Amino acid sequence: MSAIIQSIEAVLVDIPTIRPHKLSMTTLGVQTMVIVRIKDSDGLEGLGEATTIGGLAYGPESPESVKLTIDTYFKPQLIGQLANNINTLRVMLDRSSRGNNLAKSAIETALLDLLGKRLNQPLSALLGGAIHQHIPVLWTLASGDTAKDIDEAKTLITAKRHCDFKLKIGSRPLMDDVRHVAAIKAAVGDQASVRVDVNQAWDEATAAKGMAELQAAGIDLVEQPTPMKDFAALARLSSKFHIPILADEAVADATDMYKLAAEGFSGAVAMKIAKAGGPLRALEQAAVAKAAGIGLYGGTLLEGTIGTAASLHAWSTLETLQWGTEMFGPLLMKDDIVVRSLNFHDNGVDLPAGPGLGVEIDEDKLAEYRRK
Ligand code: MUC
Ligand code: MG
Repeated sequence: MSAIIQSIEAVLVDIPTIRPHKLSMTTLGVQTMVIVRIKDSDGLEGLGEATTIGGLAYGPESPESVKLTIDTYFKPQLIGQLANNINTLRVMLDRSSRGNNLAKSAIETALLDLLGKRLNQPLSALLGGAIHQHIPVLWTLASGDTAKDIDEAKTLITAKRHCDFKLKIGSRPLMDDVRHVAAIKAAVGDQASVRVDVNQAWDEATAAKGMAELQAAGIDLVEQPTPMKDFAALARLSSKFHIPILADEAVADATDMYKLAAEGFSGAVAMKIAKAGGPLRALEQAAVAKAAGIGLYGGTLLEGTIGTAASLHAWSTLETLQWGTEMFGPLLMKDDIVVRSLNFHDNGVDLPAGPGLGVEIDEDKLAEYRRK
């Protein structure tokens, strides 16, 4: 049990998406993952991933800054330390570096994967054990074209790949977005739950009008309608409408969750291991949300298989995910860098089996897509 950390590598991997993915702040055509490989003195390897959306368009860490943080600041501290002291190592990183939760999430994931492999146990077992082996997954319709989105939704419903959809809105005038959303909801009817993600694009007055329109159109959930730092607006909107709000960018970790709940917010929260700084930190946030009566939703930053598997292990330990998950990231990419892809079926995905994450790198694919 006393293996030490011998090497840490952070690799940038660029994979094209299957179609443009249009959000209010950027359109994604290529997804960049930072893949972290930590090797110990017994030759075991742990895998982690840090991924964001659109370089610096979505959040304050870019793939390049995550790699720099790991190479320049984390690696010198971690090399030579006991690999299984995950909590101790985490305290050390938190004391020496502010923020940088994406980079910390990749490291925490890789250390958990390594420990799982050492103990021959799945990562979920290290988190107290999986309650669920099959986890619901929605799909985001974000081609930017109403007819294409309707075709995509119908194909996926028929294939039973997804029965819930999230639409990315906020970049167009409000009533254009409302017409787009209402047309999709009318086309899929009661077969599907339709939600929207505004990614902070509205001010409070626009959000109030938008939520009234979306409520009337039969939309089930409105994600992050207003700017992330305006907790008071989220709380006010959540008490004005029956249609619930999903807090995303506003809430990174347990402290944010506590503050938003204390402000009077009711609704749901999108947990993301990357925002929280790792699977352990994301579950701390889940405990605060649960205590405050806020619904849980497994969120993504459109990670590939490694980050998605890490998230699934965490979400599998939660009794109830009121709003399911959006762990579809690998399906948005044209290719993968792992030997066995995740198994998406029956409107969800199987929790990967095997020690640690249950994921193995395909070295040829990694060589093909790693940034030169
Ligand atoms: C976000 O803000 O929720 C998650 C799914 C998706 O399509 O975009 C992301 C980011
Ligand atoms: Mg969101």
